[in-house]
Amino acid sequence: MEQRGVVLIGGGGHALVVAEALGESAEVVGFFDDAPDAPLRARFGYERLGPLNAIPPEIEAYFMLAVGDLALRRRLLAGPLGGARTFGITHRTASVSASAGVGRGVFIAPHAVVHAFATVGDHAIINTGAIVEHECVLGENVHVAPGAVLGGNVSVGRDTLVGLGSRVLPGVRIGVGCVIGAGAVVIRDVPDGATVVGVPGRMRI
Ligand code: JB2
Repeated sequence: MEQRGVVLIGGGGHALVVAEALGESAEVVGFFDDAPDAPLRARFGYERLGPLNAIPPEIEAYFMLAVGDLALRRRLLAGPLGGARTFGITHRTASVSASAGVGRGVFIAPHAVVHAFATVGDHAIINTGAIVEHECVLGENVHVAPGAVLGGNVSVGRDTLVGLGSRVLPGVRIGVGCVIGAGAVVIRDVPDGATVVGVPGRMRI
């Protein structure tokens, strides 16, 4: 397999998971993070290239977003990473349908499933063991957290977090910039910017 150098953006917990999933498919050439003692350095020994505000405006290397905070990811994409080349990862234990469409810079974690004719927007995170059923449509920079399940034909707007272990019933439409709390069961559509918690899911004002 061709080896490529990748710069990770972030050096915290999510970066550990991304770095491990990269495995042998790419070489990590270093990372940017504000913390000099970020876990990625301590645990993997990768070189910290500088704080996040030192990312060069026209970074030449392939980058992979490796922070979890969706607002921070969005700011970085709107700023220094705007025109840069990005690297995506599908872990070897993930199952991605041949008919699914997966955008640029997407991270598909171990044991995640992306089923038939689903589409996943650029820079989304399909985290450990998450299930994205048939024909779901996920926008850019969506995070489907570990163990979350989206039934068939669910749509999720950009910059939305679908929290740990939550469930979304088939056909439900979730807006832009929403937060679905851990363990929630979402049974009806969710407007832009809403937070939904509980079983059945209720909007929190
Ligand atoms: O504005 C900021 C910021 N600026 C720099 N907000 C946040 N949240 N983080 C910022 N950072 C840098 O990102 C920090 O210096 C820190 O090193 C890194 C975030 O690391 P942390 O381990 O706190 O979180 P993470 O983003 O790597 O992982 C989160 O998201 C994952 C998806 C955690 O909640 C994980 O548990 C989760 N799996």
